[in-house]
Amino acid sequence: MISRIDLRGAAFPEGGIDRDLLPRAELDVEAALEKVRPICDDVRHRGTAALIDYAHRFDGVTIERVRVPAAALESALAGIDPAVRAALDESIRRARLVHRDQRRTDHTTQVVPGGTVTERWVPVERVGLYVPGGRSVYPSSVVMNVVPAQEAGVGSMAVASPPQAEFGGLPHPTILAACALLGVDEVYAAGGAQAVAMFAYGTEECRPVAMVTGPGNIWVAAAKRLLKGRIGIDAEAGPTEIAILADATADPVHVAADLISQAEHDPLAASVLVTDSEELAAAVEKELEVQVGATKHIEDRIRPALSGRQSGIVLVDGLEQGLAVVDAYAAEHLEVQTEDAAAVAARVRNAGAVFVGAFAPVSLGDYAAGSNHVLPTGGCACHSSGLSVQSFLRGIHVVDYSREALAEIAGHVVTLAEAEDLPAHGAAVKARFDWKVPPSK
Ligand code: HSO
Ligand code: ZN
Repeated sequence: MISRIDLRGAAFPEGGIDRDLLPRAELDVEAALEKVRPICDDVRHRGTAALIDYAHRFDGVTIERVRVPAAALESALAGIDPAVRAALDESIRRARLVHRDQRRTDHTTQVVPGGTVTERWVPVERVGLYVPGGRSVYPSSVVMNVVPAQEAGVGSMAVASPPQAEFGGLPHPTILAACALLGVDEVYAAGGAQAVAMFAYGTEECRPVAMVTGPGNIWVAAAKRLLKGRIGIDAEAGPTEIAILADATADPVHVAADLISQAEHDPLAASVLVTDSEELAAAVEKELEVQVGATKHIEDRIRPALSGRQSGIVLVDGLEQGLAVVDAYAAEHLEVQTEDAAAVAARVRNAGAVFVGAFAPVSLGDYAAGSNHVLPTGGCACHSSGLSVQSFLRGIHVVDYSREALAEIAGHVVTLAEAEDLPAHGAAVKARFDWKVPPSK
């Protein structure tokens, strides 16, 4: 069911191994751009009327307004299964603990006497969160997006999620309940590219936002790419990935269960095992066959995900090569199930999140570790981080210099301005000193 890639004996160049040797799905967001452009333009010009039309066309529902009434949020919260509510409460509590610690304090550097630069951290004023509907109804993703924004101090938040025919044109009730639990009262029944356009341009019902975050399908990713610049975005989320770096000490039952867990998201999800143990590889292959039979989403997602070219078991010569492979792969989630797992995990350079040892499966992080589950996919972990308080903050440099402090550096500023053939830049300094350059001390 899962293919093998044997890198044993292969040369491992110093600059890292070639990513193309490793399994990975490709998502052609570029091709979707032309399809979403007219939709975004339409929402820009016709606002709510366009959203109502798209709800009819894409979601098969007739709605009269896009904003979800407060009463619907209240009744969703009242109707939520108490066990789900308790689990969400604990997930929120843990996420808050971790994200609160990510807050940043302003810092002032005295460059010279009388000359300071302060970095002032200011939250984004208003954020729109997209929450998918359909196959993936994830209240946990509401938690993972809303908590860091709230802890960053974002003042205004709106959520959009597709209208569902079976719920009378409202988003899924568990999504509504999660919003209510988190104190988010501005929710819209809008999905796909049109929801992102609603956030970016604003409509009669929805004030425009400065930033849009949250997972979504290819249309959502394309709309984010299209509107980026006008709005800030988090990453363009691709299909979920799990990589596991394991040696002979790993338990094949755990390894197989964890590979299957993320394959459950999507037929394009990637499950990659990197190991130097032929025995483990064989035992995991066997175990996959056994466990897959007992899963719910076997034919539509798990089997195609595990047998797709994005998944595989990569055989390596040893731990050093294993680390080189996982660094080159830069997985969204990386589990380290080796001897001395913490020490091995500390050497990992590229991963969205690292899960250490036998008792930290990715599912724990998906729901209730306290960590964030919105993480860079598609190899983006080599340059980006997951969602955090920092994602919602901007650092503003505040420059405060006295006359004396400016005088001291004026000569160098004028010199650099002249070197760049921008004499008016230098003049702006000279104007403050009777058009002369004060002698540098
Ligand atoms: N593993 C997904 C998040 C998720 N899992 C939501 C379950 N629900 C991407 O990190
Ligand atoms: Zn998951």
